[in-house]
Amino acid sequence: MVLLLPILDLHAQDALINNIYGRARQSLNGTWQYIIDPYETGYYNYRWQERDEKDREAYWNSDVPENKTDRKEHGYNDQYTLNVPGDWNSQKPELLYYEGTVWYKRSFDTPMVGRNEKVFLHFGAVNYRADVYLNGKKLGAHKGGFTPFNFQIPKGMLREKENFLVIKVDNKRFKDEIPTINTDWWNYGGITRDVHLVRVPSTFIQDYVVSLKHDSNVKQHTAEGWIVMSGARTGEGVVEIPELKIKQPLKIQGDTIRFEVKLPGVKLWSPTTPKRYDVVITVGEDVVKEKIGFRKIQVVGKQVLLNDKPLFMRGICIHEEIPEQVRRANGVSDAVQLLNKAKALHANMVRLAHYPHNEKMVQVADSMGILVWSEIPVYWTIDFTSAAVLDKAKQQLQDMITRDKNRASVIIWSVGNETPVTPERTRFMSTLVKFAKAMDYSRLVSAALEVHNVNGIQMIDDPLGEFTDIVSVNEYLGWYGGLPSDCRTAQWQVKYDKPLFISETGAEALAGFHGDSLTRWSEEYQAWYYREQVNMMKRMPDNFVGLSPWILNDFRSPRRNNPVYQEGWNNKGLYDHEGKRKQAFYVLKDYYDFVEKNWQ
Ligand code: GCB
Repeated sequence: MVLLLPILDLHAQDALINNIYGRARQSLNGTWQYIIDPYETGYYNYRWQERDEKDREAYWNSDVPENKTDRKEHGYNDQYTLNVPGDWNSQKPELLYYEGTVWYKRSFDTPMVGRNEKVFLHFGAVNYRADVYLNGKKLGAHKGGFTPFNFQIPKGMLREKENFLVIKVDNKRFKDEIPTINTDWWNYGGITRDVHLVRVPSTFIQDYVVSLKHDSNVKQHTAEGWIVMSGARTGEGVVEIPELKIKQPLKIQGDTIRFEVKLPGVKLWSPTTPKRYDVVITVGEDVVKEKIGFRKIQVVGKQVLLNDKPLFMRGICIHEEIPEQVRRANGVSDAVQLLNKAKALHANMVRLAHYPHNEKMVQVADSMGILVWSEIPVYWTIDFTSAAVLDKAKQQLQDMITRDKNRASVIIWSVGNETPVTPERTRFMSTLVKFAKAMDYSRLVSAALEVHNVNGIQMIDDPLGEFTDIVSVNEYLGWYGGLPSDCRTAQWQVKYDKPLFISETGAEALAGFHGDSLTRWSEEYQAWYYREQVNMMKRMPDNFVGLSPWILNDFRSPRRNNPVYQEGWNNKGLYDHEGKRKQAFYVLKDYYDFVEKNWQ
């Protein structure tokens, strides 16, 4: 037997194309065939070397025997199919706990085989590693389970008929990845978001931003923006906002165009009036169009100002999961369902925990007028000593910001959650804060920190607070320590003269389980917890700018192994597995009604 050497390096993704849904595209969603491959036989030969590209046993190559003597030990078959987008865990009972490799395959025809155009294969997200093969050739590989990526398809590789597309998806957890090995959520594997072929002209608008200028004011609102072209050197373009009768010519020199546009009579975006405008950008042959809202968010002293007015965030945390069907959420109807549940609570803000949710979630938040905190999964015990891990975190942060920077609803980028206070971690995290601010100065940057008890005082003095725009903290007084009644005497102290946000607080209750309020896991205990917390919130220091309790819905977590009250669920939801409201829901809703009426 000849031992074959690997011939391919890991080709990282090409620069992201912004606004996929506003481009010429063909969906590759739908039914894909799959092979479960825990030993990675399709990838490695029996000496554990990566198979040669042409290796007939490689699972990216044809599974059809050439003649009757031909031996094929793999095959794609209609008996074994998965829906894309979707996690595999919820689709097949044998994949519920699976962590490893699954090969996805589909064939497709396409009219997109252009001569002058460029064609990209775009993924909304694949958890965690994707190796992508088209017609037997490797397009590249990508790591990171919650961010988009795309590969340009080289000329001549795409056919009009019978393209053979194979993705090796691997959701194994590793210490030096992001997130790392331990999290408090389900590690849903698969092609969890949309897959598209995207066609663009040979010179095209790669990326762009249009947002309200920082010093814009009511007398004369002005937007500013930039466009990054792929391929252009000189030429003409135009930015249009038809509703405001704006048509501003652009001169192109080099590949980056900066511009300013006056916005006379513009209505600003806010939760009460989520006004958005069609913005059309044309450069040469390429045109992109999308709805964009204009708003300003800033910290002034101890307050957060939205369009120059103090903001109180009536928030709620959300995982990207539909508990009623025990699956990852994706797409418009899931987003509408989740965000309507938040609205029913009279929330005006959501913390999308603990990773970037799918693009539709943020688009729907934009249209419904819900403010968004968006986070990367730098969660708990990341390897903060590693430069390579820092690069991975930066990549995810960059891809999150690139995708969603035109969404007015997003007001906070978060660089992580509950990371341990060490010098290495503070260096790592503060680098991320600076990186986010350098990419996007028009939003706030934060991270969910922890609180500790110093002589009976709830102290927030994490050195990372020095770097973030608002100090955010997770606290579970009365759940992970003490009783809810401890909230009555709790005193809060923040080392930094900055707005304070409670990014988590919560308690578990098994829906339908009742007892007195001292009985753990009962709805009464959770409701009591919320009553005490709410009373404490009412006497928080004057830099208190809001909260996002943990969490909207009960969610799956392998860490939660109480056989009676959890059974693999984290039951801190205000809505239960079936979408029913628990008692605590009403306590928080009453508080939000109170705040809405009494906040100036
Ligand atoms: C936290 C984490 C969150 C957990 C939650 C809990 O502090 O940020 O991911 O799920 O607590 O329920 O313990």
